[in-house]
Amino acid sequence: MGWFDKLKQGLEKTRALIRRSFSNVSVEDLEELEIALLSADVGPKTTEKLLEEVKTKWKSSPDERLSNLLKNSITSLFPPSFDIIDKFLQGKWVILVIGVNGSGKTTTIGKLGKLLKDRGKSVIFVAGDTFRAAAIEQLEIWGERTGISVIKHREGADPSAVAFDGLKSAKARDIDIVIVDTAGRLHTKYNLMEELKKVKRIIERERGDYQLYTLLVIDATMGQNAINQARMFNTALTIDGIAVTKLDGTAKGGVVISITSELKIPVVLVGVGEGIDDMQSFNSKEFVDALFWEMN
Ligand SMILES: Nc1nc2c(ncn2[C@@H]2O[C@H](COP(=O)(O)OP(=O)(O)O)[C@@H](O)[C@H]2O)c(=O)[nH]1
Ligand SMILES: [Mg+2]
Repeated sequence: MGWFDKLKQGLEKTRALIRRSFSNVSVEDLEELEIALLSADVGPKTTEKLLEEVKTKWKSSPDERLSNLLKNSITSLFPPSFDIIDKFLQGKWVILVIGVNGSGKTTTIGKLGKLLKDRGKSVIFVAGDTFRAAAIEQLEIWGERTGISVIKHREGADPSAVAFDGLKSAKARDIDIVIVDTAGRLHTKYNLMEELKKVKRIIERERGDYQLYTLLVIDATMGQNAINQARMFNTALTIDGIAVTKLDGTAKGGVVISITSELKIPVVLVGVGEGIDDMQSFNSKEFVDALFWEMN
């Protein structure tokens, strides 16, 4: 299956929610559409903004299809798209990957490593989630799958020391891209943020020619909770971009719209499955086309 088909399939439930509402609305009463957008986790603020816009446009051009009006309004929420992989092809990068446990960090690292390696870049992974031995092993499995080497310390080691070694090794071997995995256990929220800040400080200090990119991974199935998580991480660490995972099979695809319009942080990657080829750069036109596929 090609990428667009995967994305289309992933957004099927979100699309169905929105499509169903269209048969029960009029220009005077958009309540069913409002419910659909909220259920799809577009978020209250963005939903309100979209409804107002659609209503105004619909009044002035009553013959226009509602799906087209909504599609245009959603499209205009997104800033001009850029391809994050193209960005990573220019120069050298350290990509610091953060997010709560289970959001899909390690999987995203594996897929991203593959995308970059396929474009001719040399990549190493850094096992900065030292909290559990299994986390290091999981990254090593992705290392084997992609042919990318993993810099690791033992379980319980200081993640910033692993990051330090990762950079040292990358410089010595003239590696293009260093992708750093981290822990995400939230029950020690304060310590986690402090630990991640320290990792980031060490990278800033040691990075030399490498540019730093802080990538937050969020799980689409968390809906509005994901937005709160993103706010919290952004406050502590300043996020450059967001990877949204698990868009497959959820009706909460609207979370991508909510992140864009409320947080003003670009969504740069989307994951639609557990496989190595199930992630690509985010493209807003492609996303909106998939969301409104064959809609009347
Ligand atoms: N369906 C689906 N599962 C995913 C996706 N990304 C990650 N996962 C799964 O989510 C679970 C947690 O992922 P993991 O990378 O270990 O998360 P981490 O704790 O943040 O490192 C694993 O079972 C992954 O296979 C995705 O895009 N779609
Ligand atoms: Mg992990």
